[in-house]
Amino acid sequence: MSNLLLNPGFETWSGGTSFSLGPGQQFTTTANNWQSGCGVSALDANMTLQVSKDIVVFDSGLASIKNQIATTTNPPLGDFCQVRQIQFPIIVVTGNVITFTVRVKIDATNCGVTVTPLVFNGNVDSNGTSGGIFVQKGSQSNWTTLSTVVGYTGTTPNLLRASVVMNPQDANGTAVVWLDTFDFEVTVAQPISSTLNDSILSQDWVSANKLNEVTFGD
Ligand SMILES: [Ca+2]
Repeated sequence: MSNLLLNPGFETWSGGTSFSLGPGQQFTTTANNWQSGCGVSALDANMTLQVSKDIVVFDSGLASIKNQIATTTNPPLGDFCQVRQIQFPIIVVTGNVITFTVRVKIDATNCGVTVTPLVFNGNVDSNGTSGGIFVQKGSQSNWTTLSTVVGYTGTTPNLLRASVVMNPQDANGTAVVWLDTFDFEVTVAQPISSTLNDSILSQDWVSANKLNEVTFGD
């Protein structure tokens, strides 16, 4: 397996190194190949997100992505900020297993926060067998590995997406989440022709060939 992500360690920031995302703002490109969003609806009008390249606090290389979430009123359930990468050289098919790990450091002194790595797309994400972490207000963690493993069982090929969702938990607070050293890999868990019907078989072969190129090509 090999890492499918581009700029997985948040080292490259060609478009700037600091971004302010307002309430309800849609996704904005931050670090190269990465997008950040601060909510997707009016429900998220009670928080803002400051995204920046951090060259002091990082896990690998020379930088990380720092996400500072500020809340006003108590965030409703479902409110979240997100970091995501949505362009991949392959699609996922039935039987593929996606392994997604990230390194995270959290300062929840002024606001608790839940951080969860997700795959697939926004509304049907899966956090797989494990992955999330909830840090209570008043506590702080060192760099920690979050990992999720998802076996794709959909009957049609799907686009891949790697995202980390950050849900603040308290009103009038600030939560800081550093992320670094992402790894997103896909393996074929079983003979792919055994669980596919003819209608998607051709797409499957295309995906399998691309996966093989990615997996073994280098
Ligand atoms: Ca890094």
